[in-house]
Amino acid sequence: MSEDLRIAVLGVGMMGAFHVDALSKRVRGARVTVVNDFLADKAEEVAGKVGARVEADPIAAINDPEVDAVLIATPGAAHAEQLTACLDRGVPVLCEKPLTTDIASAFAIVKKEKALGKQLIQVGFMRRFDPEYVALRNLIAGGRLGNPLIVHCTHRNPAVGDHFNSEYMIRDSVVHEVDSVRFLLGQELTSVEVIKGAATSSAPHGTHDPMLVIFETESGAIVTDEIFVRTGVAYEVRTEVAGEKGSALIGLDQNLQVKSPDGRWGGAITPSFVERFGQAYDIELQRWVDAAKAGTIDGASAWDGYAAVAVCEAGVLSLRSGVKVHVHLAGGSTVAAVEPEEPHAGIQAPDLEGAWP
Ligand code: ISE
Repeated sequence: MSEDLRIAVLGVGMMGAFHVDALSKRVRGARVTVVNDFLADKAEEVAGKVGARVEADPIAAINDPEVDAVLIATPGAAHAEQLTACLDRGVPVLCEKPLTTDIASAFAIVKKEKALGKQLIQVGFMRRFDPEYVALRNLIAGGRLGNPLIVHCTHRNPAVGDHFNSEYMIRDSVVHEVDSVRFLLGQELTSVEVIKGAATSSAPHGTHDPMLVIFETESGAIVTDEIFVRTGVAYEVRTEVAGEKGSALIGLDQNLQVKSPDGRWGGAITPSFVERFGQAYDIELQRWVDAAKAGTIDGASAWDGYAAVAVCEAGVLSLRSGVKVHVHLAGGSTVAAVEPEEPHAGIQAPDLEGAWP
């Protein structure tokens, strides 16, 4: 491997282009050598800025001799095939969430990586690198809050496109709370229930925005998640954990506070996730690059990605059925099944023997 980690970036829409910029300007020891996107013009534009080559075929980009590692920022439906190609070639890969778009394919990826005996896949759950999330996790792990009993999450976006229907909100937005609660508490989520309320008038017909998603964890802790993606105001992501010895809150947007002679005080709102989590993305990329060079990962694993897919699919099932859906994690094996409380077509996934963690 050359001194710089030579990276192929697949998908250069908003996130992929953001990562290319970070890799070329802010991350040490890495270089984007190949860019791929299904929009040829977009690929040319982004590649041109960093002196990379365009490769029209994503699988050829993964197998390119000038590529040591791959960053996948394509739509989720493309991930299974692209991750499989990365594992076949044995290259490290940072894959934006979701790992894949269904439980069976996510599980197949975990099994394939496990068979290699080497962790090559890191999933791009950037909140794990946000200093506030890390501080909260350390507080909980250090026992400062005592037994964590209840977690309240708020996840608000100012605006989204019409394709963002209720199921998409669970798979694309709530997935962050699924991973961050697993990260914060070090526990699996065992059930999901989606409560649909009155929708904002800016939501397309049939889309439940906002929703309240309620999870239970292995220890019986309750997690609430307000997901509201068309507030028309700001990007707001807050988490409060209450335990037996106190509570802690992150995400208050405490930036510069100004007091003016007109009797007002306050700061500026955060417009989007790029501003809120920009630092976390950069830390994530640096740590991934360093870990990839050392032959390992440093962040959410394929297993974490798989667990998130399973919990979100249980959430989608709850949304459709209107009942609480249980997520079964069979001792160290897998989210083997998601089952609604009332008879409903459950999703079965095969057992996995001896998987990490
Ligand atoms: C988006 O994909 C993200 O990752 C953001 O963090 C989240 O707030 C947004 O709802 C998602 O669509």
